[in-house]
Amino acid sequence: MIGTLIRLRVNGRDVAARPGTMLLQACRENGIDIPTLCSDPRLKPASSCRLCEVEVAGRERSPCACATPVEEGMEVATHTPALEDFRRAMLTHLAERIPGEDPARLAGKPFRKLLDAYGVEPSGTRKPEAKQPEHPYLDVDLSWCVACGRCVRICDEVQGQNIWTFTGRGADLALAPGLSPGLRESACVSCGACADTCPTGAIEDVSRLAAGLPERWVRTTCPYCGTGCEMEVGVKGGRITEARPVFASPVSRGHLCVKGRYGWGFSDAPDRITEPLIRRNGVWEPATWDEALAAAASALQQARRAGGPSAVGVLASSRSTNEENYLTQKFARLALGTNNVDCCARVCHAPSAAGLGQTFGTGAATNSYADIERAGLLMVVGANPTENHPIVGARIRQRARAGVPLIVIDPRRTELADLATIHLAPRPGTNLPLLQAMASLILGEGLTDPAFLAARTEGLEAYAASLREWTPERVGALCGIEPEAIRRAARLYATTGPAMIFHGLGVTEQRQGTDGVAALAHLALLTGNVGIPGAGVNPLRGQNNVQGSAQMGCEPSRLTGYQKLAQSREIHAQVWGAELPEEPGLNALEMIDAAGEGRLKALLVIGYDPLLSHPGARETAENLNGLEALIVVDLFLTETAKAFGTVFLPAASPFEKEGTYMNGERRVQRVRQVVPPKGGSRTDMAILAALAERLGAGQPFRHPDAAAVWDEARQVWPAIAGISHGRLDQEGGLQWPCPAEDHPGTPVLHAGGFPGGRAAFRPLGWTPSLEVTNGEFPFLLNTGRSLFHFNAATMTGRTRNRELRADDELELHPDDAAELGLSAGDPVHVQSRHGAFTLRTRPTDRVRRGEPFATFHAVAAYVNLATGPGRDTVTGTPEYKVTAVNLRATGDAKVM
Ligand SMILES: Nc1nc2c(c(=O)[nH]1)N[C@H]1C(S)=C(S)[C@@H](COP(=O)(O)OP(=O)(O)OC[C@H]3O[C@@H](n4cnc5c(=O)[nH]c(N)nc54)[C@H](O)[C@@H]3O)O[C@H]1N2
Ligand SMILES: Nc1nc2c(c(=O)[nH]1)N[C@H]1C(S)=C(S)[C@@H](COP(=O)(O)OP(=O)(O)OC[C@H]3O[C@@H](n4cnc5c(=O)[nH]c(N)nc54)[C@H](O)[C@@H]3O)O[C@H]1N2
Ligand code: SF4
Ligand code: SF4
Ligand SMILES: [Mo]
Repeated sequence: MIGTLIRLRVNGRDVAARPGTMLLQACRENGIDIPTLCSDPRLKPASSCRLCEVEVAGRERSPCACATPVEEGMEVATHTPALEDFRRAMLTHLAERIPGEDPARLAGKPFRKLLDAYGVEPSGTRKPEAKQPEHPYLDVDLSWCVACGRCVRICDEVQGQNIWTFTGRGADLALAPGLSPGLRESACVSCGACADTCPTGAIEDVSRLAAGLPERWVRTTCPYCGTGCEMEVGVKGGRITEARPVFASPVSRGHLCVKGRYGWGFSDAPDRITEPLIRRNGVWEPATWDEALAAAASALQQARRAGGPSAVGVLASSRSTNEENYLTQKFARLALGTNNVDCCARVCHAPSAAGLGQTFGTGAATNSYADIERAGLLMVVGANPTENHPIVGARIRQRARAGVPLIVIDPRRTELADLATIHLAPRPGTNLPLLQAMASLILGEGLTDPAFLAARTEGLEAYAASLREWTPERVGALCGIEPEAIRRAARLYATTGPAMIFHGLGVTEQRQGTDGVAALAHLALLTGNVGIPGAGVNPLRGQNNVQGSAQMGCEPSRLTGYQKLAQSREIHAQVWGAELPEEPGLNALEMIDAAGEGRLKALLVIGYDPLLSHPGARETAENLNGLEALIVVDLFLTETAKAFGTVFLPAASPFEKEGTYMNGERRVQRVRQVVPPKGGSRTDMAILAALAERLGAGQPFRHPDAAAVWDEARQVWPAIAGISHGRLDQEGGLQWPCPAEDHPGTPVLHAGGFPGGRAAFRPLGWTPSLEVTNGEFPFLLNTGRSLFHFNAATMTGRTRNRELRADDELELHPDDAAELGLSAGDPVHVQSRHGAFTLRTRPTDRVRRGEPFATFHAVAAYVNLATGPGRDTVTGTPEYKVTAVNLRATGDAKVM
């Protein structure tokens, strides 16, 4: 809502401003630039540098424009001789502190521009003691510090880490007390926000100091997680030299995490494969594109001749663009004639799509990240956003710090759990009873929203009846939680609206993943927390484009738009001008099972490393070994490629192509080519088109560019019909449903109604995990991620992130560690019923006794050797979060 504009006069000119804006911003928007040093639009005004002082008629003192709200009829002078003299004097004083040597450090910085504008030169000298210890990404030399305080404030107000502080009389910047001497050893998360805001380069990117200012910038979307932060990527001499956050991004709002900000180095890694390879007599040999494509096509044809179209399959990449995923499933269906196509949503959030789909009618996040600031309560279930979706995590942390109630449900005491009003720590695998008990209490105590239930839901009676058995006492014993804590959490969630749920893999990667998600959706329905801002159920989707991959149709029983095969086959056939295969396909895990049984003979794997990331690696290996051909399209020789690849087709990196990604809040955003494909690599789009030509099915894949592919997808999926590349370029990202070019997109789903009319409650039975502890396997192993590495670490492992956290570790309760004779860094052998691995020990009371946690990133650890065959009963998603194991000290030397 924009109220009436406020009119004021600035320098004798009439100016209009929105109510509530500060003078500094109002002037800027009207083309009047007031000098400032301590102001940053991401931060609350501090009025500490005083450079933005202006004269206001009728006021005795000159106020700072950054902290003075506009008023009707105000008369302002911004550049009087007195003000300008004052500014020059202030800048001269500051310039005396800044070294005159090494002018490159100041080049392009806001402070340099101010000095130039006022004709002042730095005249200080460098203080050797001001140079801080080395950090892989941040170079800190406080000789250049002008004590503007922006680093202190951004680390507090945006990232929430509070690393910096002023000492003495406010002029000396230092690490906050209690933090160890170096930035690297402190709690700093290397988000780079302090370097980004620093106006003098006192805190600066190592890469900027090495390469200098970029020659050009390209705006694109981060290639790592489903948060979907936008970034400006700097290029110099044809290479990427840095990445900076985009202020105007609705998702990241001028912030990035360490992966987006500094994790781009993989695309120039020395071991990136940029020419095709064919394996001959067990050895990878270089090949031309002609030879490699011919080999790949003939292998696919041979497999089809031998076993029919169901003998071939495709694993799509949720790291690739929407356009490439649209082409991937079209390729499987038209060029290969099979519905055997799936993506890593299978091992990730397929249960979210299923559970939300069953209940609400649409299987995607109901609300937007912007609702974090609108919610009256936040509930985070089985997700660790400060590490895995750090921009979302930082925003949740800021709300909790501001007093918004936060409930965290996680067996581990995550960073957010430290800030939570209530932290419930269920035994891994017991979400369902816990959520059922909460629902039962809400119904029993009359804390529901009866009007919402009557008008917008069905099936309540049977559901309510099914809940009676779930008393807090019974559930408390099952989950290892005090019954009273369950009561408090249920009451708090139901009575503090609007209440917004975020959930992660702690809910989905379970034998009862889909039902766990449905249980959350039921809680939201009971309390009327659907269809309104600041509420809903919101899966924190994993890879940059996993939402897009599934929505584009990389699913064995769904087509583009996640529409069921049977329902949308006709429209697809019409647009494609060809018939689609009838038989539903196999999912990602079933394809690999089928390979072991000889039913699947050839597999095309695009940007996905199943040998490392699927559960039960030994069995995965045995099964993949049954394939006659395995064609890998990737940037690197993945574990899958190394062990079983027969043809390797080198893919262009996410910075080397055009297209779009879809983030976890249904927002479609542009991906832009920053640099050309490296060496002989080609985009996934070009590779699929060339392969289709070789298979004699080239015509449906001859699109001039990514925009043309997207336009075709718009024809088969009405919810994106209004989103074009052109619109995205002009307006920024748009959230589907967006059915028409003049539609603004949909930040909140189900505001007007559910796709099926009413939302559907259903009784949810209890299917406990098959992973049972006993004397032989007394521990329940939980697995997941850490901040600095991403999944198979194929990309982050090739950046200096590995210096920030080198290895996977086993988090183990100190008492368990002591009992096993393990100290920090000792190798511990982890044995399950399915396999074993060895990691070093990290004793921590963030996990409970009996419930160790391992990160699964590195090949060295191979955590998935031990995970088991349990799968979600609806979607087949693996039960990565629960494995019964035995632990023992190996007695080997420390592996530090
Ligand atoms: N830094 C980083 N970021 C990433 C990734 C990465 O590898 N590194 N990967 C991306 C991908 S693909 C994904 S899918 C997302 C995943 O993001 P998250 O869903 O946050 O991932 P995890 O760390 O696997 O698991 C989340 C939490 O589930 C908890 N949990 C385990 N069992 C249970 C249970 O029974 N009940 C409950 N309530 N909680 C349980 C774990 O303790 C853990 O804290 O992250 C994405 N972002
Ligand atoms: N124990 C355990 N195992 C797990 C999980 C867990 O929590 N615990 N989580 C599971 C989850 S949620 C997921 S999503 C999986 C992730 O498992 P994977 O999908 O295997 O992991 P990524 O590291 O994301 O691998 C993606 C590959 O894509 C390549 N790539 C990147 N961009 C592009 C591109 O544009 N084009 C092409 N062609 N290739 C590209 C990268 O080089 C990399 O090799 O792991 C699963 N495994
Ligand atoms: S990099 Fe981020 S976390 Fe570290 S000190 Fe700077 S702002 Fe704080
Ligand atoms: S939060 Fe995710 S999308 Fe944003 S910068 Fe970090 S990895 Fe990239
Ligand atoms: Mo994922």
